[in-house]
Amino acid sequence: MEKHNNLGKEQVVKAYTDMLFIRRFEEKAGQLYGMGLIEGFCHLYIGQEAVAVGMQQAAKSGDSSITSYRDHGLMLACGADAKGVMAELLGKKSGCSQGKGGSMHMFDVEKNFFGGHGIVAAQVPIGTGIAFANKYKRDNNINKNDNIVFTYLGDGAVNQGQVYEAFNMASLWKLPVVYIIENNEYAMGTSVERSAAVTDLYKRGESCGILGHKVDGMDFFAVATAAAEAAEHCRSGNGPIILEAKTYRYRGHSMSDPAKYRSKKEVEYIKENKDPIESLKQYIIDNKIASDEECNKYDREIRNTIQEIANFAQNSEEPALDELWTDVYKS
Ligand SMILES: Cc1ncc(C[n+]2csc(CCOP(=O)(O)OP(=O)(O)O)c2C)c(N)n1
Ligand SMILES: [Mg+2]
Repeated sequence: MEKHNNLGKEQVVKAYTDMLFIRRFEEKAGQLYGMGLIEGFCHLYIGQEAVAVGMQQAAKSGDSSITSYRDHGLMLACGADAKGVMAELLGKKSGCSQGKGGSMHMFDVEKNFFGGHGIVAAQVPIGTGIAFANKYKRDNNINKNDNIVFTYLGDGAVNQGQVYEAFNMASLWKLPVVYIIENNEYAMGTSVERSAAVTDLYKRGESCGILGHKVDGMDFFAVATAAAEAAEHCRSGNGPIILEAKTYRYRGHSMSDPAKYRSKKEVEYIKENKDPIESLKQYIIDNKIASDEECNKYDREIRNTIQEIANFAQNSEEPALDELWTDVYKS
């Protein structure tokens, strides 16, 4: 069988449609936000799709994922029910967090997706802790596993102190965790150049002896290859590893963003020359995996499905008032 960076044709088409699905889902979320149907914060993943979908190629059953508030894309890539994600955005009872988490606090126990975290970098020690649990269970014969944790953080988050406490413990105890630094060049309105003394973020684990690699996060195949190598490193008991995925967010940081910190020209340049979905589509056409027409058909089908998902979310009930008192910590 013909292989494309170790992936078969079906897997390549699946990656393409998964990325396109995330893009269309996020565009719809942006629209619904504009209509006032989504309230509060909402951070879109548009532009970064190749990172989550590429990394997921290396995931196997029992692996976990955890990320920041920019979580819809990864959650969909992890196979969460898209209706539950959209309904959560609209604050509905059928949402994956019963309408009480919203955009930043998605969760899916079945898919081992541990959120959705609004505090910048808070997910890093938690992801490290999940890796500790995996290793503890393995070492104590509670559950023989070689599971790993995909812990995502941003280029801004990587400047937080708790990241280095986690890095130190992860390396000391050889925990099976892949840290994926999604370097989308900005933390809100602050560029990496303005906030990082050393802009090669993959080197940030060096003082703890953690290996790091840089990968083109706009190139699905590059991410999938790096993900496979990183996963193998962790599953074989070598401890943590860092991948810095160079990527770009097309939309504002959240839905309110003055957009004064970068030029339209910069954004347009990336969209036209580096778009992860367009370049994978071109690869698919050039290698006769599918035709242009077939790719357009996938897009139409995805748009229809997304519309159905949006209808479902809009028509879902809101949580009852007494839900205010459930699942709330009480001493
Ligand atoms: C501890 C903490 N400090 C500040 C904030 C405000 N804040 C929210 S997002 C953000 C930028 C983070 O940027 P980055 O890590 O690059 O992630 P991205 O938004 O680009 O995905 C900041 C400063 C916060 N939520 N938590
Ligand atoms: Mg960033």
